[in-house]
Amino acid sequence: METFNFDEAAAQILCALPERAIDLARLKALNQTTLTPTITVIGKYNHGKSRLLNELIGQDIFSVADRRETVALNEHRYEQLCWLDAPGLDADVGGQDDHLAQEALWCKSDIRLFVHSVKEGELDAAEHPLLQQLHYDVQRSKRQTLVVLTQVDQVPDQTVLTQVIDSIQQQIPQFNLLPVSATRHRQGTEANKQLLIQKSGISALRQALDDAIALVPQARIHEKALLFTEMRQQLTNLLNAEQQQLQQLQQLQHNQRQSFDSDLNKTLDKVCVDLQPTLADREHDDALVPDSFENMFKMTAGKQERARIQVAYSHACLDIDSHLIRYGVTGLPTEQQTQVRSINTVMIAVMGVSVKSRQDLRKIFTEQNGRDRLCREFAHYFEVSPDRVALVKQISDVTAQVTMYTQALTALQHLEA
Ligand SMILES: Nc1nc2c(ncn2[C@@H]2O[C@H](COP(=O)(O)OP(=O)(O)OP(=O)(O)O)[C@@H](O)[C@H]2O)c(=O)[nH]1
Ligand SMILES: [Mg+2]
Repeated sequence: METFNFDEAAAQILCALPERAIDLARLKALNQTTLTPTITVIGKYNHGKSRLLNELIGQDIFSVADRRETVALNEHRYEQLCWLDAPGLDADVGGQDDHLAQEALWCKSDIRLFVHSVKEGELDAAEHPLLQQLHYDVQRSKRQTLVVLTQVDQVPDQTVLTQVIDSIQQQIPQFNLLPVSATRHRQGTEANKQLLIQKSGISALRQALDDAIALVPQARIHEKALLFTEMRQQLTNLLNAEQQQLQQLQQLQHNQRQSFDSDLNKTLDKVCVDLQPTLADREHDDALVPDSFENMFKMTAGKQERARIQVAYSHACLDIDSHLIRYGVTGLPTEQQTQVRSINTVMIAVMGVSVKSRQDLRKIFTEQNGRDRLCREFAHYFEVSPDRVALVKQISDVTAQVTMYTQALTALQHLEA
């Protein structure tokens, strides 16, 4: 049986969808068999996060201090729940603390307790957008966020407190606010004063939390399905687009070659027609008669005939060369080039420099073997010309993309199974 490794599959998906790193980490968390709902407390430092968790758990588990205290991600498992105390969000943005807070927030938590101290007044420019993001995430992944306003005992004037809470509510009308005081709760439990406990807001928070916890299993099923569906859709779209592009490029490659071959054939047909008068059968080829010493400086029939052949040959070469230029075949590939630039042409490489007789012309242009050789060799130089080479490279790049998306889809299927 094939052994399946989550990380390997995730790495393949990540190659294709680099922006999904967090989602894949979240899927890994969701894939773990222990289904303990995880509650993460987040917010700015010194807003009373750790103390709130202690109060909710009923034990002094997390360390509390009047300064920046929590710097690592602290985890505590208690009564079938996992509590995460994240470092304060504000300091060290982009650094290790922030990374831990982000990981806790996006990869580990089922429920977020967003803590803001009323002592600080309204939400600031960092808290507000994060809450918008969390609200969006509630709708998308069904992971819930409870907004807890801490340290209400620190604003003794009830009118001021109401004003602060009202203006925060206006900033985030989508959320229910849960005002609490950890100190009142502690005093109430220690002195067994029910009124204080009730006024502390912790019981109301606990109730809201229990309601949210009850929804976690369902939310996880939804979230898992959502992540798979989104990634599958995204990969399928990308794959389709690349496949379409590949098909178009291959079609282009095929069409270009067909049109090169067909135009070359037309050119060679025309060359044959043009050569007809020169090649017309005469029993004797004057060109084959060598010049004697005596008529070295005279115009002989042989010389005339050779000149005629050379001119006809040059015309033929010009016709072919203009066909080649039209198709971007302008020079020899680098590895075939010599020092002598004037002979670095495809025409010279294929045709040589001169012809001597009508028989030569016939062999080159009108006999089947000659014609086949021309077609073969010119097509070869067409295939190694810069545009054609670039096209092959483009096709291989797109093919690699297709392979990558296909592998990522297979990996995703493995994860889903
Ligand atoms: N009066 C009052 N003080 C509180 C309350 N909650 C927390 N505090 C105090 O506020 C200070 C900061 O509390 P922590 O719980 O350590 O704050 P934190 O948000 O965890 O801080 P970091 O871990 O540094 O991010 C401590 O001195 C707490 O005792 C509260 O409800 N009322
Ligand atoms: Mg803390």
